[in-house]
Amino acid sequence: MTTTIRNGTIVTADLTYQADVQIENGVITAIGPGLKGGRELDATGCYIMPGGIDPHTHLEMPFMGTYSADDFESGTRAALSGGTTMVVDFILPGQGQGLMDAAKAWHNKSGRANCDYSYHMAITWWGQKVWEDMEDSVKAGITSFKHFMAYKGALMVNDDEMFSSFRRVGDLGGVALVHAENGDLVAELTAKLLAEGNTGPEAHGYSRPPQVEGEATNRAIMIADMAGVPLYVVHTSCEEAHEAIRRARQAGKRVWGEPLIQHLTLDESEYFHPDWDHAARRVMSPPFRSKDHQASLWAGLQSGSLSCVATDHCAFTTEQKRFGLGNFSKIPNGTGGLEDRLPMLWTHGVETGRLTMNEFVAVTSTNIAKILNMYPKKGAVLVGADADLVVLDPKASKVITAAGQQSAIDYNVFEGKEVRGLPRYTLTRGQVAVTEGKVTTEEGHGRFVGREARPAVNRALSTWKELTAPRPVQRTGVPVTGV
Ligand code: DUC
Ligand code: ZN
Ligand code: ZN
Ligand code: ZN
Repeated sequence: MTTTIRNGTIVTADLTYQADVQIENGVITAIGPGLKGGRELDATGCYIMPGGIDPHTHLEMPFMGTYSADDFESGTRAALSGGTTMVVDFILPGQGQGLMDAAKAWHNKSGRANCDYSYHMAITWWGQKVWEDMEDSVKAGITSFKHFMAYKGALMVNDDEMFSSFRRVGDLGGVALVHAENGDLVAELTAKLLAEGNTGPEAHGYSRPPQVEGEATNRAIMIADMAGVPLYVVHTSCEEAHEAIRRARQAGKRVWGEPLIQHLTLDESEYFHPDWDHAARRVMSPPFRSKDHQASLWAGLQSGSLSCVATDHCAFTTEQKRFGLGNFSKIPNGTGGLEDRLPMLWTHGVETGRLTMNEFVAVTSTNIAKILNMYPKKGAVLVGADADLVVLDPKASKVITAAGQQSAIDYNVFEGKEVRGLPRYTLTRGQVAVTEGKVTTEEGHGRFVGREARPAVNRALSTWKELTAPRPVQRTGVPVTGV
């Protein structure tokens, strides 16, 4: 089956040029002028880009006493509808559960995916079994490991556990990820706020101020440096965390930061809305911040100190959010955005002049494909790459509404926002899944994308210091452990 995309302008992370794209059996087989044949798609006036990759989703995830409402079917349908052709979801092992057991559970859920997907493995507890399973995880193509520094008493790992895990990830050639918030302080602040009668959703923001994120981000960076592992900081929401990442990168450390489209475009005033439901629907962690923090995140994307825009898509219905009526700490944390990430970033990033089109492609697709070692199979418009493409129409516009969305929830945090940059077509491995707003996805079409470890990359971390530092003296009978 041949498909040809004609008359468009190809936009990659590096280049903008006019050419047609030919696809056979799900892969790009030719790029050049005057291509013809098979099913022809007209891209006149449009940009042909690598489909979006959302590096951070939680589909059908057990969390805070419930399950996130979008599963792999509705979640990936929403993704494709908005031009995203791949998601990286988090496997969340239960306490005491083996990593590969949990991976099996995720494989069972993801069989329904409409587009390709990969996984990060969360380290939710620590022990010999986890240490052993990490190697099997890497062999199975799951080479990135997430650590929660918050959610005390549930998902949180302590510093000693994180240090052990980071060293293991480094030895295995993987990437460490952190949810960076100081969980001890969040627990303290939450208890204090509740004791003082602050039970509404606006207290959520006060329980997780920028300092708890900045502190944890700094700590994770230092621990990663000692462990010799590259570090990817998810949902960077504030200047305090961004500043730590900037400083680390300047010092030669391999550290990346990931702002969310929600933090870039929505602010803390949402929590003071008179309607409880409105505010609770926007409760996520880290919380929305002030406009100053937003400016910092945009500056980071522009300058390259922040690398990827994600959603942390973790959608809960209004009914689920109401578990927290009378106690903000029981509101399931999470917001949606999978379907809206590209048009929102196009409208608020490219149209405002903050990002070039090439930078848009880099932060929505190519950078994460490189970081997670799946480039150029993903994140590229090149002969031999998967034909995961979005044909983006810069003039097509819509007003975002819950009624018009694919997601299974009953509201949208971007409700009423007008956006441009909609897919004329979205292709997942050559299959046309979206045509001018009409979604014709195929349940089960998505495939797992395994990734290779990359041990050599880890050596880059702070080695310039190691090369000049005095080495510990090895004395007979005295073991030198060092880090
Ligand atoms: N934050 C959220 O808001 N939801 C899921 C997990 C997380 O870290
Ligand atoms: Zn998180
Ligand atoms: Zn998350
Ligand atoms: Zn198929």
